[in-house]
Amino acid sequence: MERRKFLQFGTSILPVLGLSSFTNNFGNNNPIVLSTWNDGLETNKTAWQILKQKGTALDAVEQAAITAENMLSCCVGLGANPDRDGFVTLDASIMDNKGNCGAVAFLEQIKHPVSVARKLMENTPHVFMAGEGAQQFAIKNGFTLEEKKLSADAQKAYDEWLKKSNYQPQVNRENKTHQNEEKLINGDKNNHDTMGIIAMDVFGNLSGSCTTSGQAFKMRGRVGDVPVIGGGLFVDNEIGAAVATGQGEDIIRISGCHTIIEYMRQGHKPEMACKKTIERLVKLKGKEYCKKIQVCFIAIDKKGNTGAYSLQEGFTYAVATNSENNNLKKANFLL
Ligand code: SD4
Repeated sequence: MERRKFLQFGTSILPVLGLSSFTNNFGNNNPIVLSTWNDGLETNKTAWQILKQKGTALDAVEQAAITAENMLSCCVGLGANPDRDGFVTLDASIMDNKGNCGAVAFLEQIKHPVSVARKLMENTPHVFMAGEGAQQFAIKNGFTLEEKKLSADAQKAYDEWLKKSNYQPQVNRENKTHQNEEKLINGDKNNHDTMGIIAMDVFGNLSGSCTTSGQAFKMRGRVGDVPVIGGGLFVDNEIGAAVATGQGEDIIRISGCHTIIEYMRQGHKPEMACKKTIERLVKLKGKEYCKKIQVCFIAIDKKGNTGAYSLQEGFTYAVATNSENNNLKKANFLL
């Protein structure tokens, strides 16, 4: 069959076969990448380099998360704040356009948990590994075991925290754009700990990644939403992608990112889907409880619409598209 006719025939029968979401559109889509917080401007740059060269969304979100894990200012990765016993423990997840996913939790001394999550996704029948087993898997797959040592900033914050040793959930906010907010425990450092990235590539495929050191000074062994697929991250290539930051326990409680995808499936745009998901938490836990925590989401739908919403003021995110050249935006908020 002549190539042009084959292409026409090929694309016209795809919806009939229910295959439209699993096949690319031959590279005609406008790429998009969204990342959480101000540091998302940096992670977006990494992702954009890959997306504009027709790389996959999966490669883009992994490399962007690696950028975050390498950045000391970012509050994720081995330079970030430790748990209450003084150890940095990392959670990360990744998900592609075919429902493949991988996650690691309570991982110590490994610099790039997002890549361990990807290895797990691609090279094993499992989707989730934790602690010592995850560390052994990483070492077996060529990751280096790093020294158990806090960064200078983390050591300072931990010494300060030890004076009271009192763990309290934080209202995560972007310090740099909200100078007047309450004094933060880390002084000049931001009090958030997670980088989430979602992207669409030129083939119209979606992927997402999320990486974190978890809430600062958490109990040893505590795991948040980030490695919980459907909680801190979810991708459905027919509908959209969403990623979260904020109080992990409360994101898990409402299956945050999966709920957003379901609202988008019902026809809501990304911002409204994020808002309705946050409203569900407020309905469940009440306003008084919710005033003490933060929950933030970003989302992309299959049509390329983007949006975000947070429980409280102070959430920023970065958007890069062909027309929006890596803009930092403030999310609308509920309370
Ligand atoms: C967690 N969601 O471990 C993460 C923390 C976070 O900004 O996003 N902080 O609960």
